[in-house]
Amino acid sequence: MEQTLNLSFKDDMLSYDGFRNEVLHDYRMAIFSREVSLLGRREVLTGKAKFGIFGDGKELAQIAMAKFFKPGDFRAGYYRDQTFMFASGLASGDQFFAQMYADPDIKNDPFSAGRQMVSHFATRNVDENGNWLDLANRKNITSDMAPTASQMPRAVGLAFASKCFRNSPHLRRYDNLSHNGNEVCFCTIGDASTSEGHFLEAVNAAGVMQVPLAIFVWDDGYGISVPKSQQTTKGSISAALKGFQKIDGTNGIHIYKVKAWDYPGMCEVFEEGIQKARETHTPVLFHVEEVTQPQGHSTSGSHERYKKPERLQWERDWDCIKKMREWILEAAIGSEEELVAFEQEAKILARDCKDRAWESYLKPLNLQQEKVISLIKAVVVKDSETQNTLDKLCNSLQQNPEHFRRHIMRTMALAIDAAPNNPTIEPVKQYYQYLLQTNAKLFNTLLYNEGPKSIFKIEEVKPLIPFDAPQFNGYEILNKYFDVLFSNNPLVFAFGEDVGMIGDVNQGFAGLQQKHGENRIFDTGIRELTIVGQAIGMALRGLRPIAEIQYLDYLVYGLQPLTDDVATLHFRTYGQQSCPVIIRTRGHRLEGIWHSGSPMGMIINSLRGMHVCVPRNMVQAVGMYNTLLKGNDPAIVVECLNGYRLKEKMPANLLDFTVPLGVPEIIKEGTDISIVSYGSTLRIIYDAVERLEREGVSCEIIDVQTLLPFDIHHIILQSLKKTNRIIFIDEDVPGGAAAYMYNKVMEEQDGYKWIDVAPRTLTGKAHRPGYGSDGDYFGKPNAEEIATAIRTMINE
Ligand SMILES: Cc1ncc(C[n+]2csc(CCOP(=O)(O)OP(=O)(O)O)c2C)c(N)n1
Repeated sequence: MEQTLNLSFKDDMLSYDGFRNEVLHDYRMAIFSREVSLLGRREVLTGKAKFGIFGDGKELAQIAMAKFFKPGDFRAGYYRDQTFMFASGLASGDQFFAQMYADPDIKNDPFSAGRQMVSHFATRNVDENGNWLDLANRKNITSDMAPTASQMPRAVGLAFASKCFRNSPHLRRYDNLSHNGNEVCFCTIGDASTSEGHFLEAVNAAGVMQVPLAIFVWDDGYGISVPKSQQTTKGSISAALKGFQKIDGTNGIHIYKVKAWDYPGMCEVFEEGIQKARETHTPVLFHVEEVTQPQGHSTSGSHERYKKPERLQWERDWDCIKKMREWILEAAIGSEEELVAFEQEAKILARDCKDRAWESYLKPLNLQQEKVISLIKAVVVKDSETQNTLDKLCNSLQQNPEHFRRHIMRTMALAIDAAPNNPTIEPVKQYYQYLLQTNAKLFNTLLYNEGPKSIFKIEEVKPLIPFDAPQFNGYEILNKYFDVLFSNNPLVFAFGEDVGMIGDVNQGFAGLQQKHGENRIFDTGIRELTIVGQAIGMALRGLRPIAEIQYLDYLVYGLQPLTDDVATLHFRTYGQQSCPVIIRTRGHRLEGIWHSGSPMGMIINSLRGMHVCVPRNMVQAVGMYNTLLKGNDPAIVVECLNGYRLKEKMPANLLDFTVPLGVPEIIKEGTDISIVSYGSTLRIIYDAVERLEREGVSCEIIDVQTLLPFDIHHIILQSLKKTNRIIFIDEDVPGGAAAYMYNKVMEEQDGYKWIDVAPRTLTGKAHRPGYGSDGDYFGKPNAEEIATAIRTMINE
């Protein structure tokens, strides 16, 4: 029993002994998990861990749920599910405590390498090289998040992927990813979090699409302190959802109610519901009522502040473990002596897990600490004041009351400050540098793929554009591309509002649903949040979704899962999960407050962890799609609304050419000023530049092509060295993406060393543009403004 309960039972459930063994095993699991919760809280109160949130009160429900969680299934849950994880054999007590201590060693906290709070679980979906694992034969946990209900959009996608696999004969050969779509997504959520729009949108989407989603609502009556009467219509999520209930001849969801203390009842109902979901792809919701929370919400406060004494007494009386114990004794499944022995055993087991985890956490710290102390002690100083400072630093580190690496780093830094020029401090300086690098690997890596699936490892293939290549409208280039893409890559799917039947509002997919099938190119409801969630779930399961957000302005509706889930995923799982979604959208330069958007600053600031592509035309867009599809990183591609009807030459190698990300292109050479921009604005810039050139001003125009990554080879700096003048232009608000580009070139590339006149940004106004061509002209940078700004710079 090195890590957690590891009992072999289940050998014979049909016999009485088999049944008895299973019940007693489950009781032992429940009390072990409870002990972990109790000890966990103490670890916070004694200062060894910073925060704790536990699954006490939900033990039986989760043990029952785990019985039906099969290899191939997925869980999208939240921070209450430790017992489910223990019962599924996917987490141990040691690992649980390691995460509590924020142990950055992936071997100790295999869920997040200390990057996530306790109870935020995950299992790998890709190997070290980014290849998809045999997910169909493993139990899969998608990485948990703290924002309430944030698991819902992804849960829809995970379940939807089963539908893709079941309905797509061309995917049969991917038997490492699915067995005929038999996989169910187990989704857990607290009752109060069902108040979030995410929950309701997800239930509706699942009910419409008929996907194998099993939602378990842990109803303990509160969202921290706010009771469900203020959270949920009728104070009951199952009552509120009545209209979603599936009846003969309709779509919808099956709804069950169970009690959290009724172990046999839950086993029976969960089995029936999960089987339906698995076989018929009908979503199910289990409203698990009368859940208790013995230790309150988290270690941040005590529930005595908001629960009345009668409620607290009720929670003690109806504690699920107490009820199971009574039932075992009443039904003579086990004796009092047996149960007492189990209870003692659970205490010891949990304590051992905690102790081992703490020891493992401390091990590298102790070694570093000893080394630092010996290095500082070896410093030879002549004055007693410095000696005194160094001695004090050693003493303080000896105690390291915080048990953090930062104390070790700070001690060394202060020692170096005390004797900066002393030659004997050199080893301290060296070790400081060494630990800086070591810690950077632990704490600052893997925002993106760093292995073979990194987009930086993808070879550039230039487009082959024959001299006499025919010209097409931009949308026709995309349309031809998507056609060959869907003929060649069986894993690609495309969907969104109006993407299926009419082939998107700009005809990129026109005629392609008819050719490649409704399973691959399809319409969705107007629900950007779960469109993104659909893509996330599919991508986590090895598919390559291209999810469309109809206009860039509506990305805000789908931004939460992109910023919280997708963008953080690779980092928060220490590279163990990849989610290569492609969000396709179109924007910039239309008209009106909600059709003209170019909120690129918002996007680049919220989507670090994704790539942000801003192609100036559709050939460039195709090259970017090709690059992205070869890697494993997620991305957003913002196509230019005014580019669909521009004439472009069709490359002969549509499916093969790639546009490297992070590499700007100089689209017009010049010697007097560097003009840095992207997307639609480039066409306005051309207009201004034509006039300036007639006046004898030689302009160099640089298309950055991608905002994330940004100019990795410092091509813009090379231009600036030549022109010594630079202006950054875009349609975002002042201080948005143009300011970001400015900062990158001035600070990161040391561009300030090469300027003759003050560098500038020229952006849209702070307000969104009013409607109509004049709203656009006066709200966004126009050619006249650009020409004037450049003339001023030239004359300075
Ligand atoms: C979007 C968001 N809002 C607020 C919070 C703060 N918060 C954390 S848990 C919680 C209550 C959740 O209650 P419930 O869904 O019933 O789950 P429980 O914790 O009771 O299991 C709140 C408000 C959060 N994490 N995320």
